[in-house]
Amino acid sequence: MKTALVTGATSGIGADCARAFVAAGWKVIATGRRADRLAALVEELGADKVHACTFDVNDEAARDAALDALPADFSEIDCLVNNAGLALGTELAQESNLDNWKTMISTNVTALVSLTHKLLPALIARKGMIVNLSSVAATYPYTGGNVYGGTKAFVRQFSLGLRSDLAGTGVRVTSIEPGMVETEFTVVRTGGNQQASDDLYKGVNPMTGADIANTIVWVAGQPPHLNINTLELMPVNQSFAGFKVTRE
Ligand code: NDP
Ligand code: 8X3
Repeated sequence: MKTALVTGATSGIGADCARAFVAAGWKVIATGRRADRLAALVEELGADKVHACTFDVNDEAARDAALDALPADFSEIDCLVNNAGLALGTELAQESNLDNWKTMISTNVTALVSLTHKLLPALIARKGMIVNLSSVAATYPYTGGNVYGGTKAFVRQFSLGLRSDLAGTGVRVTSIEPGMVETEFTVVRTGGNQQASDDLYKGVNPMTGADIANTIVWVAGQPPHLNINTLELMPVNQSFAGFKVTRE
């Protein structure tokens, strides 16, 4: 039985990844800061299928303590799903909060890179795979997306760079690039404004965490000779905006 480590499994896409991997016959190491959510996931899916690791991805010492103490049944990781991440704020760059920018860069970029670096030797030894959560925001800039989009562009390009460096190792790497998925993402982005989140997704028929999770499990289930480099997904009701033109 293969094992996936899913960061950010307390909510949204990550929690649904845990469910979808287990349904597909995998074991899951589920991580996040909210221990109660992880405990509920273990209760739901079974302690033989899910092992909870509670840590902030920005706290390398806590992360290493948790991962270095994995029980034998969960100690061999075949798939790393770098999902933990967030957007904070929708303000214009010139009105943004610098601490929010630093938190997005630290969580979405630095912590992702650090965990990947830690697990690369083991993933190479097992010819495993890495699935990174980028976003359509990596490719299509939008007003107020400034640093969030920048972090996701990093994730996409880092994924492609990893592919290049890992050639010949058998390790597969995929950048998943979703558009609108209704999760806690917008509640977090707006500092807890559930109404803003409801308004954003109203009538859009957005993608669900399960849509993305099922796609990730499908990617992971491809034969070992096949690598999906990038995968962009949107709800049918989301597409492309035109260029913004200002007039003097
Ligand atoms: P949610 O807010 O529902 O889930 C985010 C997850 O990330 C939570 O489990 C949260 O866990 C975890 N997380 C955030 N910060 C930290 C941290 N410092 N340490 C540990 N875990 C952390 O959002 P989504 O499920 O939508 O987002 C998952 C990923 O998908 C993100 O990378 C996001 O950028 C990306 N994405 C989302 C899209 C969307 O429209 N929703 C579209 C494209 C990409 P906890 O708070 O318990 O620590
Ligand atoms: C977030 C995707 O389309 O909500 O990563 O900006 S979108």
